[in-house]
Amino acid sequence: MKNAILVQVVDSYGPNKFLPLAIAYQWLNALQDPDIANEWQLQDVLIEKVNINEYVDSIQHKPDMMAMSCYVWNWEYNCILAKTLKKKWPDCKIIIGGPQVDKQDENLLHKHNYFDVAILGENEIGFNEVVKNLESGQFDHIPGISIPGLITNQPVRTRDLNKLPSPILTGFYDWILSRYDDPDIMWQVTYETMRGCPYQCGFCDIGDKYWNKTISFDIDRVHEEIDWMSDRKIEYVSVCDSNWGIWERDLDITKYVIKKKLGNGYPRFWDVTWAKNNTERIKQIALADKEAGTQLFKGITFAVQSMNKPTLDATKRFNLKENVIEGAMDFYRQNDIPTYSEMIWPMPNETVESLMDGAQKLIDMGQKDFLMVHPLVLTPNALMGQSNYIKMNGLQYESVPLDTFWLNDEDNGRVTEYVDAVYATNSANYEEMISGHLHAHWLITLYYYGWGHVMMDYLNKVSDINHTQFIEMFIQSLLENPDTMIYQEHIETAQSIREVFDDKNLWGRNIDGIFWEYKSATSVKFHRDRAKLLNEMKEIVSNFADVPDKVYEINSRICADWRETYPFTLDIDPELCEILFDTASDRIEISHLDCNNIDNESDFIRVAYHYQRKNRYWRCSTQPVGQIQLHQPSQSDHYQLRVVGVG
Ligand code: B12
Ligand code: SF4
Repeated sequence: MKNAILVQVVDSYGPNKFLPLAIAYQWLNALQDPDIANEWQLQDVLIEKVNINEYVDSIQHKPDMMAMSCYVWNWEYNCILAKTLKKKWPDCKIIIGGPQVDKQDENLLHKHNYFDVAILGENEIGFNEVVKNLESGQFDHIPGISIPGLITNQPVRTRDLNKLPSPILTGFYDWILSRYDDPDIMWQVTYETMRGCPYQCGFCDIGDKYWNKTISFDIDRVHEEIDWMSDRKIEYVSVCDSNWGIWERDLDITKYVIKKKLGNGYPRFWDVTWAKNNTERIKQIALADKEAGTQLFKGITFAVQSMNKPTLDATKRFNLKENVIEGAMDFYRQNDIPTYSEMIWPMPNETVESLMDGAQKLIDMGQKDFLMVHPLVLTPNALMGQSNYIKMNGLQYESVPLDTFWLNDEDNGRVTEYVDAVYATNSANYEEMISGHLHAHWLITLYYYGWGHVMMDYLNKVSDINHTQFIEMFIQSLLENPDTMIYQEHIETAQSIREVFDDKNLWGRNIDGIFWEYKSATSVKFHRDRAKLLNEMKEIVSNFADVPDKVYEINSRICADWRETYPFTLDIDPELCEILFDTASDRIEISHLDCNNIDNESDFIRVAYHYQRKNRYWRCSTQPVGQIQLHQPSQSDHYQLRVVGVG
């Protein structure tokens, strides 16, 4: 028998380990062919980024094939592993596949000559053929293959997904689980109920026409697989479907998952990418989860990416109409279901001003919970990764470390992965790119991590200073106060982002040995010196706006703090209370259901500024407890329970 090693590795995130979906499909499908099943046996499956030299040294028997699944998060690791393996076992054939394999680059394998053949697209059929022809090395008749100097016809889609054996139902995953004897591992399942996406967003691999047709797995199979996840107590399911809620059956599947979770508590989280068009079904799905109290979802995403029409045109992105988004956000707020929005910066035709206008639109539409602004990266198979697109839109990019946060010191000896990140476009130069990231930094840190949330809403109501104007003036004012911690945060954040592009440093800031995402890092610093922060906020904001002391105080006290004992009450002027909380009361109670359970800073900052940052953990609830004259407080002032996931 010949020996095969399968490789699909990821960075480790604490106790989480990922079951390897793509490579399992390829292998199990190949084994359906008796010629392959009779000739090949599995020597190992590598799912973690272990030390490469030690791993290769530990291989006792000659491997005949190594099949590697390549994503942006493991490409460099795979290259080094392949090179190292080839040194020890030069005859071992190395096959690669996955989204990071460039479908157009005929020279790919010239550049990476330790790989023998690359398989493009999903192409389970191509993998079979390659394995069967491995000895002869004759691959040029197989569609969707890249060998040095040649790319054969484009791969065909896999039409009948049900013919692919399930890694779950065949016992393949059980076998992997059985190899790890550690009860603390939190297994994560990467899972598909369908493939493809009808949209064509330019920044996304799945926007390629190749993926436009959607194809589903049978529902009975899906149910059986969910049964397995529940029985095996899977914590976290990362659903790969591109548009959860696009089909009627997504509601049924959700109800099935809810039923299972109500049964034995698992799976705990069902992490999805929401559909862009069907707001009604998504509401039903979210409500089903809410009513069952299962908290399967992190929240509902409005991943608009940009609110600027010329940018949307250039990226072929379709967004819902603004009034539809507004109505939907209102619905979720009323039902106390958190929402979050995503934007990308710097995109073609976007400027710092249009980015901030877009963010303001989202806030005006009701986005009070969370906003993320991701850096624009180019991947080889997305429209934006193509040279004519890059040229046409003036994109300038640099290969920089992948923005993987939350790595700790132990991970520093690891292989750094790289991605092409855009630092200038037809509408923003390098300095403007930095400025856009800093504007986003302050908007999100102050509004969505809470440090200025109450005062920004207050000013928006009582003056003509809206949230993004506040940020503009805040930045100007902090630059005039160089002796403050706030100024220091600004400078360090700017410096760190520059060093990513200029020196290929890792994204994020190292605090106590962990690389924190920038907003989280600033929040940790602010949390550690709340009294100083309060004084500095007054100093900086008073330069451009009149904010009563009480508003500063409430803003500060409403930001959850593990050292505080909840609940407590504060006196307040009823008029101010009405402005802030829509209720004219002379006393408010501030509370937080979870914080009293935390007894150390390390746990608190992890939850508040990392795992639960998207679910407004920072925010205490407020309740009028004095003379109540008007409306009841909004339910949405209550935060969500703690969840643990990849963040
Ligand atoms: C799940 C997922 C994640 C998870 C990762 C979970 C995990 N570690 O496994 C999370 C949420 C962490 C994630 C994060 C990111 N992701 Co992501 N993610 C996906 C997603 C939704 C599914 C991937 C998947 O497993 N699909 C199911 C498998 C079966 O399909 P597949 O991957 O396409 O594999 C098929 C073929 O490619 C082929 N194949 C794969 N491997 C091999 C190997 C061989 C030998 C062969 C023959 C064939 C083959 O066969 C498979 C079919 O059988 C895809 C989008 C999508 N819908 O596919 C994006 C995607 C993979 N992510 C992408 C990106 C860019 C990111 C981020 C960089 C985003 C960001 N800017 O923050 C981060 C990076 C995270 C990090 N720093 O490590 C890009 C990747 C592009 C690339 N070149 O790798 C994708 C394609 C989405 C996109 N926008 O274009 N992601
Ligand atoms: S970003 Fe989402 S909607 Fe757009 S093409 Fe990719 S998967 Fe489809």
